[in-house]
Amino acid sequence: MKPQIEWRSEGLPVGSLVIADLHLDPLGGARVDHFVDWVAALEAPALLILGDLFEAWFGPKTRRLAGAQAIVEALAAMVQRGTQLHVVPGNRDFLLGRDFESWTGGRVHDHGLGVVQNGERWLFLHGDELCTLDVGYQRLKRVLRSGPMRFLGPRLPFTLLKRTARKLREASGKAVARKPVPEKSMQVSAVVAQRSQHQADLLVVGHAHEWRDERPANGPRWIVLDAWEGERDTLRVLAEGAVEPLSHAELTSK
Ligand SMILES: [Mn+2]
Repeated sequence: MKPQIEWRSEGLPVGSLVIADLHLDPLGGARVDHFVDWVAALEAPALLILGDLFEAWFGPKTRRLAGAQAIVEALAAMVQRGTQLHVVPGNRDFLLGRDFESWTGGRVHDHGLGVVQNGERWLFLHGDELCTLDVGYQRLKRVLRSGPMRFLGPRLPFTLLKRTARKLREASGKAVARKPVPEKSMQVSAVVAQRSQHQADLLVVGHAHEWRDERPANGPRWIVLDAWEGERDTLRVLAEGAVEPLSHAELTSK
């Protein structure tokens, strides 16, 4: 079964921003505070988050953790101020769903978002689907995202959820710095396939945590964002279908 990508005929407004891979701790901390402050100061018509906003998301009860709560509230206030929010879940927060939409007023696009921008087809994915050589991971992903897991995840007792979140915090302090080994990296053939499958002219992803901007033969233009706090962790939509990379810190430091 091929994942359904939602295509919108309405393009993104000029000034829209794209970020990915923040890996924020649902328990909170200095990085969460920084993000909340950034969101509060943000002036943009739309914010797209291409997955792994959270280091882990266990379903609706995760919101009861202090960091998750602060992030949800900051995004909800941002939407109230008039900024559209679009989230493509990542492998770390694939359980983000309808509850998150209703809390924030944003939209969650389970398998990716496509927009028609100045006559071009722009496709936004998290990017783990491009790691096609990592067969073990792709299999695990199908299991994790299956019906039973979607059923069980939200039913995890809160105490167990909190304990798991604490364990993860200890284990994955360096998640953002971690780089995948070659056989787990994104495959150019999978990028090219986005052109034949979805007629994508531009493909924007996160997941690899390292900036690239390439155009493989017969493929779409392919942009990978730096992880949050990287030099090019933000992509801004300009007029006439152009985009520019920048650092998120440039946007709110005046
Ligand atoms: Mn990821």
